[in-house]
Amino acid sequence: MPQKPIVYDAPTPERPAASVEAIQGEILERLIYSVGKDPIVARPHDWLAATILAVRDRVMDLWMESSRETWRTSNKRVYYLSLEFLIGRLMRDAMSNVGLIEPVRDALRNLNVDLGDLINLEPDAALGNGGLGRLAACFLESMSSVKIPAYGYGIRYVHGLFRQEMSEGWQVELPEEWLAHGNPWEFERRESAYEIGFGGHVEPVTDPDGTVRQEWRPNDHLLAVAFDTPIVGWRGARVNTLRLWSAQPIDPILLDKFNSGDHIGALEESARAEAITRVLYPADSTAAGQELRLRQEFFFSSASLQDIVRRHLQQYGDLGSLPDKVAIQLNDTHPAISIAELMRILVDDNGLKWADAWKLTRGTFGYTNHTLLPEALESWPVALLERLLPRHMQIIYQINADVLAEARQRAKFNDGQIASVSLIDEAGGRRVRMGQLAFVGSHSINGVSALHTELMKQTVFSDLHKLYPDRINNKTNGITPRRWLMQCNPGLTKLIGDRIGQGFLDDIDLLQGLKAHAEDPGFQEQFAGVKKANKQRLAKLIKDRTNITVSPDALFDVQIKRIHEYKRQLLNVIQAVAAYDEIRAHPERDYVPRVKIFAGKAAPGYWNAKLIIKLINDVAKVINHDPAVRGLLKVVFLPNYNVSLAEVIVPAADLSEQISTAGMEASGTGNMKFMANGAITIGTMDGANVEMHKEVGADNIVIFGLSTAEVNEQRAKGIAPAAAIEASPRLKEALDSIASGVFSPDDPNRYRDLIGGLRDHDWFMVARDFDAYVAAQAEVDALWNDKKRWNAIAIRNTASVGFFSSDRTIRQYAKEIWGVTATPA
Ligand code: T68
Repeated sequence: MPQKPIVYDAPTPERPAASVEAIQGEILERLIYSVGKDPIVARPHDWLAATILAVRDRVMDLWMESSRETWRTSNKRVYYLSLEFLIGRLMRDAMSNVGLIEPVRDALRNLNVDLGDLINLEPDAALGNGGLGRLAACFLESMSSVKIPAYGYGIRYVHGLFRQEMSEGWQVELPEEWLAHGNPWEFERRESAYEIGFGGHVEPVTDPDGTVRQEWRPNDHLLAVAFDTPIVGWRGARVNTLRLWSAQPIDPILLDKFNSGDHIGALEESARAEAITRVLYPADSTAAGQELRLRQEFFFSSASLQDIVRRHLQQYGDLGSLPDKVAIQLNDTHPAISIAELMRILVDDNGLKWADAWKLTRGTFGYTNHTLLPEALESWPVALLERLLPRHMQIIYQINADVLAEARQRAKFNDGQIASVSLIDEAGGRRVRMGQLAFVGSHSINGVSALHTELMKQTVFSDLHKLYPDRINNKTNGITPRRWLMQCNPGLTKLIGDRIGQGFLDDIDLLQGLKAHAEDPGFQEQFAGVKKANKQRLAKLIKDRTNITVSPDALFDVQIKRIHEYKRQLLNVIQAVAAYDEIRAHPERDYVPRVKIFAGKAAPGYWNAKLIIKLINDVAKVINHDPAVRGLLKVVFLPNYNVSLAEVIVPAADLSEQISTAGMEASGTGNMKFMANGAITIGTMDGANVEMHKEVGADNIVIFGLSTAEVNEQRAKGIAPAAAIEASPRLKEALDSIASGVFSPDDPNRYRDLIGGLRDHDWFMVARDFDAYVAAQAEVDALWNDKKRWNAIAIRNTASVGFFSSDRTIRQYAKEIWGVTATPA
């Protein structure tokens, strides 16, 4: 049956969304003709696939038009290279951005299918670990929304981040299978396949004109095949492409081997190739350091660069205009080998002179740094690079020679400074430092919050900053308000619209208008009513998943993020123990009923992080079952934290825990999501908290703890935590009870070493910040008891979130780094 053409009807006030009848017909058509199912026997997954396909159809015209426009106008394109895109579910996002939620809901209802059920059936695309991957996803949506021609380039992992289950309170990792039912969003582009080489040797070749070129002769080849997903912006402003690479063998089967009876050996090449894109490394904030990881990095960098260069040559026919028409942003150092790969393509494959190629390369790349943690700074053994990528190693040496010569001659660097800017770390086995490579090969190096950017200048890149003082700049992170306010909190979105009008949907800064209503008792009541409904929904989810009953009237105190010592979930759980001790010792006092909610995954090899999860669960078991607590305190650990779970938890939070050791959280983005949804932040002066404090005002955020300078001083002077512990009887009591096995009677020594670390060095300042944290929590209790004040502060938080929209962040990248014009939304 010929398909009828579907005319796109972008839902603006002038062009309302398509009719329910039309959508209904399209879903049925997809179910029958694409999924191949009779409606009478279709299962939920079939309806999901049919609905996604119908929604996808409705963005196709716009997708093609977006691409045509970029060709027509010769606009500059942005390429965002990231090993992670934590995009979560796509269907609600896409429907909401083109105004299809209600028509699709009605259409499905007519077909006896519930849209909510389908939304919950869609698997999360968990192609990332945490903040870095989610930032890439928010940026993709914002780039479409503010009309920037952009591509995201990454890896199509077969298994995204592991599924977390609890076994007696311990984290267990299980494989994640987001592709189990197929992926209706993606288009496989077999024609966009590139050969990727590894290993082999480098050979000098003499051209007919006598010039000598280096040519890389890899001895191992595989294919990178593109899978494209449309990313639609708000009100269909633009549709960009997320292009994910999948590794495939050049020869799917070695027939010689097969025919000689070696049936397994015949498939070996296939298995080896596919291994590259099979799993996402689950290490967050640490360098993975394994050969397969380097293969992943080069695989996707090379495929992306080949694709970018091909497209550029096709349109412009000349590589000299690369920096005018192409901006490549490196999301951390994971794609930094791209710099050497572009140099190889320019010099070896296209015959450019080294100096010209270097200028083009530097003009094209920008690099975003996401961490100062030494263990997260990537470096690769020279020997490994020489074996896997011999030509790239030569190129890195040449770049290094040029940089060091410049440092000595122009900047008069001494030996210490030379060692610090060198791309080669000579101490303890020679290694290539990817941060240094990314820095010298980029015209812009940015941090992700004001504080983080300053610390970058003072610490990891201090000497490179001296050598190139105009390269480091700040781009404070943001979140997309579409997913993190409008879609996850429709109740609040409606309430805001009713009060200040719908304009904030298109201009988030208009939320400021809510400030005038912060003290209005009627509005406060409605605002609190929305929060209550969200808390009821979360309470039900908690009951379903953990069998713990919590009261939606209690204060929901939430810390959800990766488990890491610097993020200090330990500080939070020790405070829970101290609160528990106090309730038992002083039953006569008044207490604010609290539910402490935790969620987050630990890297599988990070023992202390896994132990902290177990501790939270052990503490929860004791506190939740002690009748003396009378329900005044509950502790909940929700398993398998992911984007979809965050979308339920964030709108229901009263208190947002952002309590990292000052100087260690580059930015944080969870803090911004809570702020948008009217939670009050308790936090340290770290990362973007500093800017939140400025935006919302000191009276509307609860700040505590040592500053970055004070943390550094404690560490530098070797000030021991003992004094802080001695001075705080409640800390001492809590630590003693945990260390002595009160919460782990089955294994009394389980937490001895963990607590021992706090008594010994306390690198993360848990003991030294403890009393300040307890005092800050008391401040929170006092605010909670003054409901008018609490509600006013919560409203002011939502009102002040505009600065933290990723649209603002992206506009700054566009203007200050990429040199592309973002059309105002
Ligand atoms: C996070 N980094 C920062 N890293 O910790 C966070 N690392 O402060 C910031 O808000 C966020 O980036 C966005 O800028 C990460 O999430 C990783 O996930 C990671 C993954 C692999 C290797 C190293």
